[in-house]
Amino acid sequence: DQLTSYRAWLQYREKDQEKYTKTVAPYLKAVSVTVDNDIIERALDEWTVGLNEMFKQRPAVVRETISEGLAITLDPSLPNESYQLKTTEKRIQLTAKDANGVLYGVFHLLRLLQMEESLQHLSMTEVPKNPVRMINQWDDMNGEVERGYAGESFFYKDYQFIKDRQRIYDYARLLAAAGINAISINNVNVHENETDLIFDRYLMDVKQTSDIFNQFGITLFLSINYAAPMEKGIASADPLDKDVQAFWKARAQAIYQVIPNFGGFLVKADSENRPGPFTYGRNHAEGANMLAEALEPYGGLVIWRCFVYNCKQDWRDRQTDRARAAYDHFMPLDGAFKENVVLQIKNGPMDFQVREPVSPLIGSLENTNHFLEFQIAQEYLGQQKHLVYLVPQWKEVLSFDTYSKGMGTYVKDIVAGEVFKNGHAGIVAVSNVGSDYNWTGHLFAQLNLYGYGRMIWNPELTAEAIALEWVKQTFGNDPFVIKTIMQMVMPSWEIYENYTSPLGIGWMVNISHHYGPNIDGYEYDKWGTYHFADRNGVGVDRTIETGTGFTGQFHKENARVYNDLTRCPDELLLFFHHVPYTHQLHSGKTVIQHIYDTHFRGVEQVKAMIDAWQSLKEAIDPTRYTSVMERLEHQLYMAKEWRDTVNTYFYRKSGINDLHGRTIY
Ligand code: GCW
Repeated sequence: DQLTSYRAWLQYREKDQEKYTKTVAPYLKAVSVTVDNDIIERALDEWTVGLNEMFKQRPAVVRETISEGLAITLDPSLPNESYQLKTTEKRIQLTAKDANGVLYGVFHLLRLLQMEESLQHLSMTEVPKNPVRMINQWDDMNGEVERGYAGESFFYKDYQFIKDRQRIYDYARLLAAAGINAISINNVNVHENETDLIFDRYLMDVKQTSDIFNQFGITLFLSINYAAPMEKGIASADPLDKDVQAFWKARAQAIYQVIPNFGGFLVKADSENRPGPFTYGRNHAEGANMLAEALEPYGGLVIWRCFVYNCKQDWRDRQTDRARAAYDHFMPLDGAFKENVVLQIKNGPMDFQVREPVSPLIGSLENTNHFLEFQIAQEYLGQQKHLVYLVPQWKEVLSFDTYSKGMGTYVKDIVAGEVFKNGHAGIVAVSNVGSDYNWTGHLFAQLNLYGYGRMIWNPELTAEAIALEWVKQTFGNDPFVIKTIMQMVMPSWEIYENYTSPLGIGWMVNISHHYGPNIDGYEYDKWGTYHFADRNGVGVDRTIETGTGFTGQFHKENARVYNDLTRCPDELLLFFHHVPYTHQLHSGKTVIQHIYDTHFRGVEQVKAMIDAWQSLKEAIDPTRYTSVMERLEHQLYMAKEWRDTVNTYFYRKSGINDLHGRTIY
């Protein structure tokens, strides 16, 4: 039923007495805790509800030490938000640094119980790798979600906060269970009404929303409009203008008076037609530092996005390169930002494509705090109609070696703040939820939200281990169900890549809404993002000698590989090089044959996913079974459309036949 989908990874299914309950019985009897705190109260609620539903018993909540049950204590000497779990014969000792640690420790135990694991020999310490683990909502106050594929916003409707906040509460719970500790609640494109989120008109609503998230250890941020002063009668938004500075200082004071633990501002400036410091001939450090000064007295952060590029590149201009833009804009400013400014960098230099290299800003910025930005919303990856598990893609980003401080300088260590000893560090992602009953449209898109949280808590977890947790919590512990779903999930990113845009070139989607194939959509649009396919070849020359020089933004070990046609990895070949269709890949195939083969294969793989799901018909409730099946069938339809559009396009451009004589229109 719909409730099962709504509960996502917190199902708390009733457990079998003989098989499991017996083995954990002593631990369920009581829970003891001495500290009083909202977050710890929520942890206790969760423990009580979870045990009641799984084992039909409520633990006694006591304030004194116990010999049987769950004993919770704090130890301030541990690292922030961390916890330890240790079991003796009849007791689990949960020792946490702070209230967040308690909450995460309790969710950890509940996860083990859901998965029917033994609690008998627990002895572990969990420390989150990333200090900031954030979600960005792209919700607009008219009720729409930019790039939202799961229904309307559940924060706003008709320029008001939705009064019933139950869904926000449930969302906070799900996020906390996945380890998230920060959220921004409005779209980075801040329109007229949203500009008022920092004013009296909405501030009490923001506070009430913040209070909900705070109970789950989550700090609230707002996206702001850089031109806000002008909406309020000041003549400019120039960061060096005294009136503008005074405006922001007054705003910060007003906000912190109402919300003392407010997180700060998220800013998209000078990007895709949004206002920013460039308008006044100021640079981004001047722009960000002005806001940072206003927030500084209260410990607030300015999170400043690096998604700044020329979105009207002329096709005749082969030197301008969107891939270069973030690095070109921000590297010269490294070290010029105040300590409470954090740059937010998308994982790739373009825009959340199915395959991109890692942004070369990561590993280059040495003196500036920064967050890495992922997109959980599947804007370019099938818009939550296609089943695509994103953790394998993200893990590749995190395990990329930047060579910044020599071999072994991985992205995961840099963004966690370890390499350059940053004062603020972590990972952010664009949310994929909406008011659909199952949160994410595609039920399997829940896995991306869950997986994101788990992965940034501990980047050493494998994509497989994370998926396995989710499958068990979502569907139960039937080995056949687990095995079948894992077979669907694990290759799904590669499958999507197979039937869509090949070899790292990206795009090839319909303009503006970004769904479905349109090979020349952006190629001939004024918002140019090019692949430069002609009858001779395809790809973007980003080499140092003959191209845009983008390869030179990487440290030399990577630059050499990407710049060299003979060494560049196949999957990124067309991102870095323009080659003839007959160019031979490392795989031994020509580019054109690779395109044909992967596109035929991708469709077959989607068929296999459908067969797999069909085999679970009896094992899964009809609501979930049907909603996933409908999407899989649509995915197959779209995969065929992609296959035929891409194959036909390149067949007609190149005039080269498929070696296997398959149907190409
Ligand atoms: O990918 C693009 C999206 C825009 C988005 C922008 C951004 C919020 O198509 O919808 O705007 O990125 O990240 O700012």
